[in-house]
Amino acid sequence: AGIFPNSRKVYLRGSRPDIRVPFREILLTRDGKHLAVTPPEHPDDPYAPWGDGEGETSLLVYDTSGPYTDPGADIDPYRGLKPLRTPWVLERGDVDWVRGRTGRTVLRAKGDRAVTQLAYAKRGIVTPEMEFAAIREGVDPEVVREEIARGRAILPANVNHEALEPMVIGKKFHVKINANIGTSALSSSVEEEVEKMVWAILWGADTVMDLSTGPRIYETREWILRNAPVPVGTVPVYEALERVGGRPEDLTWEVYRDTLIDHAEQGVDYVTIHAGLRLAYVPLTAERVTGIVSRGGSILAAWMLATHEENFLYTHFDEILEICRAYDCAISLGDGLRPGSIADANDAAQFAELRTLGELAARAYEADVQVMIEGPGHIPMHLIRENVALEESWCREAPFYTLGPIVTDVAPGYDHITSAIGAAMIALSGAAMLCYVTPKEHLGLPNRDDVKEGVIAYKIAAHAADVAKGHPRAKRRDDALSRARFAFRWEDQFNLGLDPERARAYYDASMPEEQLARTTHFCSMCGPKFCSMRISTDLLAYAREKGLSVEAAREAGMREMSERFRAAGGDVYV
Ligand code: IRN
Ligand code: FE2
Repeated sequence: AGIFPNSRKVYLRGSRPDIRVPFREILLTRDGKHLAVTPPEHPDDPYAPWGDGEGETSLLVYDTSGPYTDPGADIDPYRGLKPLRTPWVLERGDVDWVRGRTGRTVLRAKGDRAVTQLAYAKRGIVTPEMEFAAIREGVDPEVVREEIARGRAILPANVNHEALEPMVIGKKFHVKINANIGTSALSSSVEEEVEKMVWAILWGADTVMDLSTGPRIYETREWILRNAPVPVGTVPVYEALERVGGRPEDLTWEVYRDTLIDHAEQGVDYVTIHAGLRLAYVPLTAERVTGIVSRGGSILAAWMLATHEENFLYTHFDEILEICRAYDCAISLGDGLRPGSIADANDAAQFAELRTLGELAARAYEADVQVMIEGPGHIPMHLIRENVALEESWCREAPFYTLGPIVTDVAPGYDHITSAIGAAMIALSGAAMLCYVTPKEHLGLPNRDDVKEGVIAYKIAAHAADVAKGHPRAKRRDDALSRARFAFRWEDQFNLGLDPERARAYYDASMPEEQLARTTHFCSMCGPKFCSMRISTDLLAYAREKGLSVEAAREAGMREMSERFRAAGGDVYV
């Protein structure tokens, strides 16, 4: 894909040859030329602390795009990606190939063994998956193990997801973003959804959730899973509802259980389960401005109202745990009562559910099932911090995975922005993963362009939080870009950015034809005479030339400038 010019794929090797960890290397220029570069099989120690990058010829960045960006990649979506990870699963000797519920051959735990990354982490074992994720993060693998062991991070990795490139979600690591894709009864096809998944990870989505409803759900998910190098999440209750003809009152535990098993056997890495929405909390939503806005939450509330029984996901939670631990399918405890407007933010219903999510998270942790907590939604800025504080104290710091939050309701059509503001804030407070919101939120199913807008908006939020939280590798990229900007290395400035194509197009569009060489020391925003970057460059050069300190140069320069200015009749750059 030509969306990242002057970039190439490199792999850092771990402790064994089959741990090859992908990065994107952005090649920089000097005097318009590319300098010597490191060989593609990077020899560097993957854990060596990277410097501040000054004077370097290239920059390595985290890469979510999978084999799609390998040189000469030739991927047949009908065959799927290579099952590179399966040997790691098999060599642990605790899974068997079995005939699954739908007749396919799948991997499942032997007996009642817990084959989860959490179970290994608790036993002090660093798996190849943990090492892989650690190299991506630039931390010691022991840190990844430790964070997983204490339940503060998860590594979603279903034993049946053969082509997974492992990653870790937790507040000590890079803030992650999820992109939702999926068909609905009204639009989209299977092929389109695979394309959307690839598109989302090219731009930087760390996980994707397949939220398909309507026909061909199983098939759509199969294609996505076989072609996804990132963890895939689902919300099984959507499909369970399809299986009972779309009537919530006809849902049963058995239908749900079978659906969950099908997802786990297929290789789904994490499932949203709205088990914290208890019967007693439904009346708490009666006075809300926007009631229940979670899709899954509203399905379960409808079932509870029809049957007057407790949520079957709550009453059968132990069986859910048993299923999930046999495949290492992580649980994302759904926030069925998240506010759908800032008017409903932080209300009794939302926090009653959050308390129950804490109780369920503790049970999952005890059962060796990896768990994270879903969060809001729509929250004004001054109420964001409280959400993280309560989640951390009630849910033992299980990773917080939030949807935005949207901080104001006045901008339909721009909710990628209203929510990226909240996402950045909540990530800085400690949220570990941000579920993107596209410009189509509340209005329609996102298309390709909307997916890109959503992913970029969330990359900005996540990266800004990484910088503010002090992630050393995060700031490096900002500094490299700033140096390129100050030195008028336009190509480097474009290429170091999240969206080189747009940056280049904007620059080119506003530059006079003859300046298109991109060597100018100004852009059309201020023009040649008022460019502050150029003026400061001149100032620094002046100082060097005269052997002055910058302060003194400024003084001297000012005097000289004003003389030149007067002499030139007002034009500094004649
Ligand atoms: C994330 C945090 N809170 C909700 N989400 C995501 O919203 C959830 O993971 C899923 O992708 C999407 C829709 O969930 P509901 O509406 O079924 O709760
Ligand atoms: Fe909303």
